[in-house]
Amino acid sequence: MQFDNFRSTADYQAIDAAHHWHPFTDMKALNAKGSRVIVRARGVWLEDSDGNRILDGMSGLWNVAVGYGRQEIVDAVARQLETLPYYNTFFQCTHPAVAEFAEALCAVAPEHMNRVFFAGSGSEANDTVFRLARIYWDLKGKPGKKHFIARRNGYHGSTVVGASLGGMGAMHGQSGLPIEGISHIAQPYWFGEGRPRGLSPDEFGLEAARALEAEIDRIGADNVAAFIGEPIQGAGGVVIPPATYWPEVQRICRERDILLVADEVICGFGRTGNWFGSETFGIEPDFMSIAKGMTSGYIPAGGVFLSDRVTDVLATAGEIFHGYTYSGHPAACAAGLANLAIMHRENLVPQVAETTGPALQARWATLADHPLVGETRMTGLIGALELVADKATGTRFSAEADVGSRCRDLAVKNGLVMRAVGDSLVIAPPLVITESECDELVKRARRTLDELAAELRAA
Ligand code: PXG
Repeated sequence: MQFDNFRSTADYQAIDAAHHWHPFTDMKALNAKGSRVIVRARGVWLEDSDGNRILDGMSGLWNVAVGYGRQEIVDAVARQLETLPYYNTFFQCTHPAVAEFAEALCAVAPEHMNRVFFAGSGSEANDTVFRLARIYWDLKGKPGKKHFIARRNGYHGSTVVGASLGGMGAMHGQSGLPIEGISHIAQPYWFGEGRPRGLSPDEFGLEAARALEAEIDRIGADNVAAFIGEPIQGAGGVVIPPATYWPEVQRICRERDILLVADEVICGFGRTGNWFGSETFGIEPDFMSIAKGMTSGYIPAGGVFLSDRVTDVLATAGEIFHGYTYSGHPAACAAGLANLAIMHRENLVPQVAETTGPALQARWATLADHPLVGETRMTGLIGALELVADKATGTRFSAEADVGSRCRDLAVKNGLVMRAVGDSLVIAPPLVITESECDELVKRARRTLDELAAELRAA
């Protein structure tokens, strides 16, 4: 190892167990077996403290779009830290990095979005949307419009508002969430909820969208501020909605005067083959939350794009009492600018649409013939496969069998990071993945499925 202070794997596991409380982790179970220690990375490849090379099929946590080891981002951040490591954007101040990053972001945003508010994470972005949408309706003289409608199994972050907007039952159960004024409707999960009832994807897409109409009517349009959804639900299992879904959602929001919020934290910055998932699905939202790919994770950042319709109204408010110490942090903006420069120069977004996306999609689809696979799906470079107990009937494994987690663990042994969401195995590799790395990814996934099948037969 190259680090001066490098200690053994066992040492890192011991100090980690003694002092580090991990997010989303059963600490007792983790400490009984010890954390995996990731020490460095290049391109799409991670290296652990035992020297294993692992293909990162998840781009870190869906964020390292331009891949690891991009020296120009490192240099841009270093230069910024030398020049101006920090200044705030509160008291009528700005700085070159934040102004230039805002300009560069709005240049790739949809036409009708020309302002960006900066936050430190996706959770903070969604908390911002929640507040600004309510302020918008106050200013419009409709203070009753406070309610947010979101979706079961959506993920919008881990702050109180983020977790409440999210539709994760396990998160709600642990801390008395959601807060008041938020309700959840069905997700457009065809494989899980439409297919078993014999609906075509298009029929099911319309049905899922109309659940929004029913919920607005139940609450009363005069009480509803906004609907929020991820263009493709990420943490909920890469739920790619049927083509009929989003246009119908947009129609319903427009007819009933409900703000439409796209949470682009995962789908933004090229993941679906356009700059934003909203373009892929043909919608023009009023707000878009962003984070992750915005800086490829080199420095934390988040933000919210505001439509002209929204800023025209918010501009009449006087001061809006909302902001974060790290709104527009100079180092994050410098990282983001360098990240966008790479995306433009290397044509990453059109490449996902035209080359690498189709290449991985074609290879990923070959896994559909595997006896354990009930469906494969992928848009751009975000996809999933569904594990099933019986391919002919599509019958799922029992939850207790924990087959998804076992598959994920086998994948890591085979040098591939996939993420398990129940029995859906999901991938979202860095946008810089090459065709030969796509081959390698799918080869490792197939080997993993074969080993899982052998294990299940032996049991
Ligand atoms: N919106 C979406 C769509 C997300 O995916 C957030 C908001 C919150 O972002 P921050 O930066 O506050 O984490 C996310 C985050 C997983 C996983 O296991 C996914 C996320 C975070 C942690 C774990 O897939 N997404």
